[in-house]
Amino acid sequence: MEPALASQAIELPSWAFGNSGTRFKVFGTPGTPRTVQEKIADAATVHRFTGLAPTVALHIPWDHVDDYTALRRHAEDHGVALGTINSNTFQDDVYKFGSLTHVDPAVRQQAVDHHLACIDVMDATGSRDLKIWLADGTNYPGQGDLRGRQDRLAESLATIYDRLGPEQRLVLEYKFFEPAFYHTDVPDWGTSLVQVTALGERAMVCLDTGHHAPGTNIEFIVMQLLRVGRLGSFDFNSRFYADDDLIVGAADPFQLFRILVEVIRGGAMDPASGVAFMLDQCHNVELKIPGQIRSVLNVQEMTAKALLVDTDALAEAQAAGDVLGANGILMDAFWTDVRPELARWRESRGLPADPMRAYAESGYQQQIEAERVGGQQAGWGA
Ligand code: PSV
Ligand code: MN
Ligand code: MN
Repeated sequence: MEPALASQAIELPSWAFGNSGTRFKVFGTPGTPRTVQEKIADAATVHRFTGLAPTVALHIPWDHVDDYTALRRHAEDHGVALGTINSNTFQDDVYKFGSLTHVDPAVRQQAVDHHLACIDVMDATGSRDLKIWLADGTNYPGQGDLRGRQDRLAESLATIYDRLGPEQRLVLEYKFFEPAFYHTDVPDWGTSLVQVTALGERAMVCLDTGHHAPGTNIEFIVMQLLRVGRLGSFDFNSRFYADDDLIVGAADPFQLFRILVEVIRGGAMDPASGVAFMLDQCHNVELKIPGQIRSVLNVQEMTAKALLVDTDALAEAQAAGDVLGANGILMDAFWTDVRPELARWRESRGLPADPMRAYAESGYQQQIEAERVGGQQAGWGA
């Protein structure tokens, strides 16, 4: 197998292990973690069975603890590290009309202070990235001054950025709608790019694959952000309709393949590129640990296929204007079944050939179902 696969690392979101649902119902899953420590133990289990998930992202305050240095040690004891810190300015009444964009300076200050507290957390956890997703927006034309909100956002972000340490980064996530339905203050990669470019070199864009209008060519955005050196991270998931947060590669494996082709083309498989590959998913009706195992395996499988593209032959076909030849070269890679070889490769590295099966047979699920009673919600409504 390609050596590039050996260094592949996919960050798991702590909230994937909590109970989650829609606005209609949150179903409880037996064995759900009751504490952030148990979420980390479950994430470490995914890593143990796949070798693919060495870090866990935290969400503050959902994962609040008094001692983050102790939490860091807890993660390390389980064989993983703490990763991206996600801020949260979307659940408090005070943010009803916005957070970093709010017209009232006191509310803006509260939102900025939350981010500064998140950076304190990062100092203790050793995290590199502060990820900001804002629910800020309006529901009706005229409700807010679009330009004023954008100006205030720039000012708030600059204050947060200034507090970052020299090794830390700010990643700004965009999303085209929801919870606001008329306008969103960071709706697209262009807005995110404009905002982060104004901040400095350690500010980047986060691309969540579920945050685009249907039909958007996401791999084009990946290419462009890599081209200008501003792709900070991915939030991987898949969607049929809106921000579904389903298992990555489940809805459209071919799209995931095309994205990974551009990741490779843009040099982002190299860990030195600094691009973080994260999952941002919820498992509403399926078991959470196997859901995460399946997710990282899907990314690995599509990466292995994307690495099979014969790039020399492709460049030749493209230069010759051989439309069908070029398309055929890409599709040959996509249709190649890499699963048997990946299974052998895993075994050669001391990992189970079939991590889904190995987990099912391990007894871990039965053990947590017996031990844990009264598991947590992922955050929403908690
Ligand atoms: C809300 O849309 C969201 O799913 C964003 O994608 C964030 O990354 C995530 O929540 C966690 O805050
Ligand atoms: Mn996201
Ligand atoms: Mn989302």
